[in-house]
Amino acid sequence: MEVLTTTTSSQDLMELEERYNAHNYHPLPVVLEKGQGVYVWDVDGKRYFDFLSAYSAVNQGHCHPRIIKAMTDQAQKLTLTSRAFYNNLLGPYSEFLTNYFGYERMLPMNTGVEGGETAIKLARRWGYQVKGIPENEAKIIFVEGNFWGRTMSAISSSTDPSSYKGFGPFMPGFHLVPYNDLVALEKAFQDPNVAGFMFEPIQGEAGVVVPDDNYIPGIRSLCDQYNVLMIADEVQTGIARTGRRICCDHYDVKPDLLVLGKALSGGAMPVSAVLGSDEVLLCIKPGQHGSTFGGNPLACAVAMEALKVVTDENLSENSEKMGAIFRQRMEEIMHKCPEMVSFVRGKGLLNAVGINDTEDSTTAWDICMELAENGLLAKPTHGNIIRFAPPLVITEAQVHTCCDIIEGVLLGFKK
Ligand code: IF1
Repeated sequence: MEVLTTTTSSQDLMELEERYNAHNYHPLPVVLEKGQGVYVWDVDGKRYFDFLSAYSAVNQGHCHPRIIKAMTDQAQKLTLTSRAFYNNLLGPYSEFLTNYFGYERMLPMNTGVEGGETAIKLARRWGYQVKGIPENEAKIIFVEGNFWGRTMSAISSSTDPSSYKGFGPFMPGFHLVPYNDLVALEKAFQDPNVAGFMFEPIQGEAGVVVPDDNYIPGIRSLCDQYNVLMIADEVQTGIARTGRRICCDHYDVKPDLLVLGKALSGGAMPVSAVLGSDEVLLCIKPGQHGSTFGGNPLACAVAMEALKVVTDENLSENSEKMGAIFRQRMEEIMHKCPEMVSFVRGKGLLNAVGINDTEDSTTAWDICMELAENGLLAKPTHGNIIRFAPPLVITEAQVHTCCDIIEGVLLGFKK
């Protein structure tokens, strides 16, 4: 058996991954080995501003000392018991989390997509037990352009061929309506077998698509009118990312089911949860749902500290303030070179810049490569849209430094 020598060169490390790992990603050619706050460093010691934040999982900044301390302290005591037994942290965490977001009850899982799956199972179960939908007839409505993960259910609701093509057959009982369209949504709700409607308050992967101001409140009133569960997927938009505790708070709207993940742990480990009412959450009885790691004491300790950091460091307020400055600077760039920038959009520190080129052009990718050369990491979402989402701990001076980098690359870019 060949003994692998330790290698540090980025080229060797990329080749190792290429040789032994599935090819299910196309990463930027940057090999990272350290992260702290808004910064990450590659194996050659080059420092970057991280403007992806692991897709909004490290809102609190990389390796936040308080979160890492909570993790290492708990890791010395007890990491996992399984739910066959109680542990001393799940009760306190359940109380903390439900009070933090204003719900009666929660169900702990691990990844964001498990949170989505759990919400759909709860909605179907509620549909049969409470709404009175005939067995196996429950329908869930999704929106075009949605992204909530990679499981068979998640891709069964997808409109993106790169997510679903070649993985059929698909989950039945899922139906699609256009995003940001209340007329189409009300039409779909005419079917009495609709149990739930799952949506992102801002569509992340679709390119940071922000709906009209009346959309979220409109969903709430239609769900009330037609007795349909409003399921907000805030895995990416939640936990201060858009300048509020959750994105729905911008509209003073409370979803029936709230799906959280990613920054729930500050990026330290997979932690997700579904929050809701007793009426919905208690539709699942013992032995009818679960997971080996769901609600493990390590996750409980990490998540409580991760949320306390959000509050103690006023990350929602900072996200709102820094996001406004960022969009202002991007709009100035757009006015200077409309031939390069087609739009700027977002809320808080979840923003995107549209690159004025065809969707299949490599321009956005090439710009991200040049941004990396200049010490800023970002990645295109769909083709020609670049998402900019730094950790929420970013300072005003750092925002301006990063906008200077972005401006220099965009103004100097030759297509
Ligand atoms: C990948 C995208 C982002 C999510 C929302 C649920 C989940 C996600 C709104 C599932 C996960 C991740 C998945 C990751 C890249 C990233 C992503 F580009 F894929 F679409 F953020 F936009 N709801 N998003 O964004 O959470 O199970 O991954 O913990 O699959 O490449 P997960």
